[in-house]
Amino acid sequence: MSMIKDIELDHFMNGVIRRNPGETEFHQAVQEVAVDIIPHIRHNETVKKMRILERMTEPDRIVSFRVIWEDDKGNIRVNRGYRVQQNNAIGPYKGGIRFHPTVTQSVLKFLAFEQVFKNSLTGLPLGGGKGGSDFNPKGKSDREIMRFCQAFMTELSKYIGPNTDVPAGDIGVGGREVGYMFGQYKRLIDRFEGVLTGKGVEFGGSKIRPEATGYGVVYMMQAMLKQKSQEMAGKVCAVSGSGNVAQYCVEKLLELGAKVVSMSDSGGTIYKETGISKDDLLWIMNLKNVRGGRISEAEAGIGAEYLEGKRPWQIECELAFPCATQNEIEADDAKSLIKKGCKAISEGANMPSTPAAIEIFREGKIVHAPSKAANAGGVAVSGLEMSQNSLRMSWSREDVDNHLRNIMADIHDQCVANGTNSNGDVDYFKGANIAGFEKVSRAMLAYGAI
Ligand code: NDP
Ligand code: 2IT
Repeated sequence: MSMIKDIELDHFMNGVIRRNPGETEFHQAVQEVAVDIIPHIRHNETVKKMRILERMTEPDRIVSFRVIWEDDKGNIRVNRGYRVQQNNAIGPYKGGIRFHPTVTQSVLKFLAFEQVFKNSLTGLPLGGGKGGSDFNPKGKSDREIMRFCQAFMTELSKYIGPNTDVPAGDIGVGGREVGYMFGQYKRLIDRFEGVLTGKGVEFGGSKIRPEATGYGVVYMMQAMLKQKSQEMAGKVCAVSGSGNVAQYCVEKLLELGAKVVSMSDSGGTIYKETGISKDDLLWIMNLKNVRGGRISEAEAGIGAEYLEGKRPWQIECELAFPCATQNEIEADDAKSLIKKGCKAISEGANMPSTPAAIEIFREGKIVHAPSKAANAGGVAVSGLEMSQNSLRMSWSREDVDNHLRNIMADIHDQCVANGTNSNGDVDYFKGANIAGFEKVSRAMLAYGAI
């Protein structure tokens, strides 16, 4: 990213902002890509004439629908559901479903846009999409979750299919919700087909899919450290979040001998100076996945310090792994991380760093993998789940993990190949943007003006 004024970039972004009023998260995600792509295509008249970047920022379609369900007290509840089908130039739309009260069209458009680049980087034939609802799963009974998932899928089923659009999980959507949605789809369509990924292994799910995003985030960090002739063992790591991605990120870090000193949820952060142990992690997994508890309970449960309302970015660490949500690292957090000794960041959450934070990391020469590269392991194993479903086969843990390792190593190498600056430093943001863009752009050019 250059601080020099770029008239073409300003003109492009003004158009995006005008066409998508008020959608600030979407503007942010597009801006982060455009800063690298506009200079990259400056002298490519074909790409410019064919309006490839403009077309990529316009979703193929967005469906939005009413979701009506009945709570345990017999009240009728109303939510809004969406699916953003962003781009299917290189494969069926693919991307998760998020259930969280902060879900808006803007949030899903930013996620769908990012997904196109991420899925391209995996090297698999996957287009990009995202869906979800403003439904809040917190405090809901299992039956209420089931009824909501069934109602949501009743409408969504009209727009998806194994060769059309293949949803998966995201915040608030894990194995249980995918099970309920898959069951409802199968009942409605009367076909057993791989329309969702993240399924249970009994009905077509892939081994390692639950672990894949978190493991991949760590494999990316490993590759970046290797580039600097360093290794993971002994490194002090700050992790945020305590959901699916954070849990398996911590599991892999512990396996590699790193010291993890924090996890968090939307209420606050737990800090354990001596390091979270494997038993502590199992305790947290049970708290979050079985009991539905708050991370504050870990103060008593595993003897950690609880920092109410705080994020983990004030803690001393060498490596940081944001694994909660968008914009969870702001400018002050970025400054604090650098002051406390952080040298590298691998993003598990989607777009966790604000533009100001990214700039501070860049100036501080922090090695920083963007989410579209670092968390691509999840969707990559989703792609492998689709392959296994098509083959009517199921691969071993070892096979899937080997594929995942190779895919993450390849994504790292694509970033290096496309993002190495003249001074030898790797700009992983630029590398991921350009490599992700190129494949989709070439496919779109091949199709002509459609
Ligand atoms: P989960 O629902 O399993 O966990 C989400 C975690 O993030 C929880 O600890 C939650 O805390 C916290 N969190 C959510 N929203 C907020 C918020 N607004 N402020 C503070 N904390 C928040 O989701 P995942 O682990 O699946 O997803 C985490 C991130 O990883 C998301 O950005 C997602 O898009 C991304 N991701 C997920 C993939 C996957 O395969 N699941 C793949 C690639 C990226 P609380 O319990 O208090 O809500
Ligand atoms: O953001 C993401 O990449 C995901 N939530 C996973 C998408 C998928 O289809 O597995």
